[in-house]
Amino acid sequence: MKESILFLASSLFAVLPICAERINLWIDTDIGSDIDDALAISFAISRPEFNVVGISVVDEPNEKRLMILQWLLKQLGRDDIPLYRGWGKPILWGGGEGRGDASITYPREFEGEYKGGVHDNAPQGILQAIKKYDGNLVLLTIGAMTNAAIAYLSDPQTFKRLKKYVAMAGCFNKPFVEYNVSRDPYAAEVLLESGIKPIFVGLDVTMRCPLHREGQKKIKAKYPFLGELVDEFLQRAGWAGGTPILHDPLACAIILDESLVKKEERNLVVELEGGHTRGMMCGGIGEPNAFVCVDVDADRFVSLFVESLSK
Ligand SMILES: [Ca+2]
Repeated sequence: MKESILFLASSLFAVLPICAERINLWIDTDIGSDIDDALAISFAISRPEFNVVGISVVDEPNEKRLMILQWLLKQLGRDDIPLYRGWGKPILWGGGEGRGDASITYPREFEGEYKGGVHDNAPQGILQAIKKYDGNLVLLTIGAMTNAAIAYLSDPQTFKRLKKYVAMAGCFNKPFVEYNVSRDPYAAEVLLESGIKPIFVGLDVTMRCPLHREGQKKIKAKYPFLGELVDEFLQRAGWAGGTPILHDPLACAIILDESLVKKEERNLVVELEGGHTRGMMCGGIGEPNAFVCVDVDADRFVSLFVESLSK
């Protein structure tokens, strides 16, 4: 009897991590340009710890991005997740946005009805989700920060109830204008002034996380459509046989396990005027207003990523 009780207790402990409270996650993406958005979303869906409650798109062309998103989620068997149209333009047009390439590099068609529904107004969707989950929501942005900034400006009190805000954005170890900030520098500045203290996963750490060929093969064996998407992206980018960088997946993974990175609190400002430096986040004077990732256990992260999408 004693043995059976002990066995039962140990069995319960064994399943506890699965039963632990799941992380309510909202993803805001510019899927369709680099391949890493599709990989980040697939990773999030593969992890039982995440409850993905909504996904929104940002940046033009919004409808094409939504089309790819519907296609991807259908392939992943998660076309129940509600989707939202977002903002296609920056909150304040400065004329210098678009330094990077916002073209669609892996177009996909989706036909039929999307079960989760496609809704308007991503910022309102984010705010409603914060209320619905009583603040127990993590927001992950892996594109321009426009939707997040508009959500904050629309209802600062509700936005501040977010449990955590993580953004793949910035470059902090050298003077460089990172793409997601460059697409909407004012949005980044708004969020820095919001008091929410974003956690920035920037190029300093993400560039150290390429998806090696062996990992690509393992993922393709489990999810052929994802492997083909990676191959197609690399081909179009002229990097056939190369290794995509796991920028957005790392930002997603640190929500699961913050020990994958080392963070520092910093005061940051965004250059809003410079001819060549517009959109650069750099050190400011004053109290810390953000967290910056300065180091990463790249091997552990890439292993976690590959394992999640191949087993
Ligand atoms: Ca992205």
